[in-house]
Amino acid sequence: MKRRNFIKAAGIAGAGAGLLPGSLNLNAATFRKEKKPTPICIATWNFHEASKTAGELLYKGTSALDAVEQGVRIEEANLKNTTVGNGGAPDRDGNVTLDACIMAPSGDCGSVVYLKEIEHPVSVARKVMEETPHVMLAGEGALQFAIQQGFQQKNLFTKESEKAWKEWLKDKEYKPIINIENHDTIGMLCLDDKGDIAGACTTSGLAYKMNGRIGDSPIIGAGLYLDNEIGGAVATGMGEVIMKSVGSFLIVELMRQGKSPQEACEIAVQRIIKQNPNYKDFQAAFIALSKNGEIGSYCIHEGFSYVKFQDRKNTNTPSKSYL
Ligand code: SD4
Repeated sequence: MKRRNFIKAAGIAGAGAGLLPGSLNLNAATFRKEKKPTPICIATWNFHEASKTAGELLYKGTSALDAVEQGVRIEEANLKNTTVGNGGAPDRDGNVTLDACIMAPSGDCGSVVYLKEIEHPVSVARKVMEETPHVMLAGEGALQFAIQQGFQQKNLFTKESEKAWKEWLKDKEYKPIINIENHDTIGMLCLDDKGDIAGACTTSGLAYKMNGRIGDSPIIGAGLYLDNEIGGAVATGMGEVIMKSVGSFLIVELMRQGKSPQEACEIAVQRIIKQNPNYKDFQAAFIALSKNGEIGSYCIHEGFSYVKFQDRKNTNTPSKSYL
């Protein structure tokens, strides 16, 4: 059964129950809605091709949801990016397993975890959102669903990743690298010309993770969250600490209470620092976009940056950091 019919059949449609996201938030949200934004796309790191692709689509009138999907697909297909999609680093047993999610302005979302052999997990996540009564599919079931939906299976383990993995096997030391070659997981938020926000996050997870490990990136609220009346947030870095803080949800809720995206990102990172005395050993970074186009970004270690496409051009901005 398709999701919409399922929701109707279950009699839990948000409008009827008065439960539409953000419907009780009259203060910050109402204020922020007054200013009509121009389209804008922001993404973690300097993924300029991805942000340009999404941004140009927004300027052509494409919806935020279509733009984020098309934008992050660029990195999923980029073989040089060893932390997303095809060419992503494997787990310690040599499995390339992908995690991704997508969230629509309606509050609908879809996610896949531990997905193998499919180059574009974000598009499978979108199908989960639109074609199933569920939010998240994992592993074998997610793969079966993807194949049913017409996605092609392919080997995502490149010669280069295999060589690097074999090198890693010599010492087998699990030590996630901070700011991997200045790129990493892609998280993206788009605001379209109707003022709607959508987001996506996609990754191969931390290199040489345990078989079966899932990070924050496909977890709604952790790696990505948005409320179309307030704004959105996405994360990159050590998934375990981002999950423990439910960081993206926290940022959106702080924005709802009137914090700027910058203040909200800083509070979320400070929460992680407080929860984790070993915070110097890992990176955690957030970017956030409010309904009126304001941006925030904060991380633990310097070296993280975000890219913004606005006024038809990309700008890469180094993030403020705690250390
Ligand atoms: C994860 N947050 O799987 C992702 C990976 C990442 O820097 O962003 N690495 O934990």
